[in-house]
Amino acid sequence: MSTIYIFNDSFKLQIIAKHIYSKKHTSVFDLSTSDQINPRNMSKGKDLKPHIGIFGRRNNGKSSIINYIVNQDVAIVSEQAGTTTDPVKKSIEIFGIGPVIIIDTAGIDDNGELGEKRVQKTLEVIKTIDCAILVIVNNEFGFYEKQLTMQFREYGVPYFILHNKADIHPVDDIFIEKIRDFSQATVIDFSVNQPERLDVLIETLKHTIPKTVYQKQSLLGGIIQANQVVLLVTPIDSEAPEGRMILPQVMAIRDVLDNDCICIVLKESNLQQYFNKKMPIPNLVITDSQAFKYVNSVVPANVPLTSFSIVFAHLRGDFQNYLKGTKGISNLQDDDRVLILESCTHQVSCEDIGRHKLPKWITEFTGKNPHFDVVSGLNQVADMSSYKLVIQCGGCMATKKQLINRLKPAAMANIPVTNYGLAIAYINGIFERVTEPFEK
Ligand SMILES: Nc1nc2c(ncn2[C@@H]2O[C@H](COP(=O)(O)OP(=O)(O)OP(=O)(O)O)[C@@H](O)[C@H]2O)c(=O)[nH]1
Ligand code: SF4
Ligand SMILES: [Mg+2]
Repeated sequence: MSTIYIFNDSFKLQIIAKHIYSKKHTSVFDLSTSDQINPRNMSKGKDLKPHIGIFGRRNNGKSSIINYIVNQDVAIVSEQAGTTTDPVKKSIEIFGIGPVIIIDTAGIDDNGELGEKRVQKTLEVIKTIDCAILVIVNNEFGFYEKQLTMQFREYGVPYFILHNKADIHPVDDIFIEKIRDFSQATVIDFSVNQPERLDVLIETLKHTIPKTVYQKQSLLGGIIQANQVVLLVTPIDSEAPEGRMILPQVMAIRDVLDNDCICIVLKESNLQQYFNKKMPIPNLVITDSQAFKYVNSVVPANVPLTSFSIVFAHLRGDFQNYLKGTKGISNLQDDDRVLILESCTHQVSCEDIGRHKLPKWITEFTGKNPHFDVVSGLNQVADMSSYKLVIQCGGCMATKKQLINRLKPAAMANIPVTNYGLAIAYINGIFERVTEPFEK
């Protein structure tokens, strides 16, 4: 068995590199970016908020529009074209929508060797957002705008067109007619020098961004009903963070309570005792996937069982594809390549499962010797075509859009896709049992 490690963080890379230095068949890639996700910094689930990207040519006023919305100078603005060079995320609150992440990007018409790299980064942002604002000026809608609208369509991103600098050149009706050959998106005439235009900007944003993106969706809605008992099995081992629960567990507890159900939380070491003592039989047991084997042996067969990772996959992942793709594990052969996707960086417990346990379990289960690559963060994988299987993590730090778009190349190439929880269940022969709660 061999493993490739890919990190977004150079410091972490140094630590892990020491750990894996002596391992055979191990490759390490550093994909450091300024735009990474760190769950330890995410006190309010920052990366789960709706993501709005601002695109357009250099100097069209993209950064000025962000400052206009927040009424503060948070983004650098200048009359020099090419001021914004990297995607910059700002966390803001929009009345009627709530907290969102707004992403300023470099101009799509940037040129030269560096400029092309910036454009590439700008295009990458499209795969991670829920809504886009295309900023144009001077009644101009040409090659760059068509390129952007094509990308929005390809990645299913709703957008509207904001004609900026209306104080210099207002939008022309004939021009709007011409745009209609390429796009049916709403067009608004706008100027950052006119404060009264804020309402129309916010209203258009509200109409464009899908409500499902910003309205809270229940993790367990449709699976549990009011007054039922849900038992959560949360191992507290050396991988558990000091003094707190991990995000999927906290979110599950909150969701059980939001559904007016009774939540029981215990360690797997108390599970047998729970059932021996004839405590209330739960209507659903949700466990950490890594404890599946043991929990499955203790929880009576008539009690529905699933895992945190599968619950998240059901709400946010490419669940139907995971269901179909999981059995692809059985088709693996020697030297086949398996891609493991972690959707954030720095999460020690997930590193262990993605980089060590899953490769080991799959190798033992199949009796074959596949090669495992791990990519963390939301970096796109340049070429998925050489993989025979893709395994996505629970994705608790990513939006549905980010997960679906990241897995899109695999879906298009008919590569089987699964996730951590479903893969572990399959290996343990309990795939049917743990997916049954979602069949209703
Ligand atoms: N008259 C007028 N000027 C504007 C308006 N919006 C932006 N500007 C000016 O246009 C120039 C460029 O604005 P930026 O916000 O830096 O433009 P950008 O699209 O972020 O540019 P890059 O970061 O270089 O891609 C600045 O001098 C702004 O003051 C507007 O509505 N009207
Ligand atoms: S499940 Fe994925 S997104 Fe969630 S902490 Fe683990 S690696 Fe990060
Ligand atoms: Mg800018």
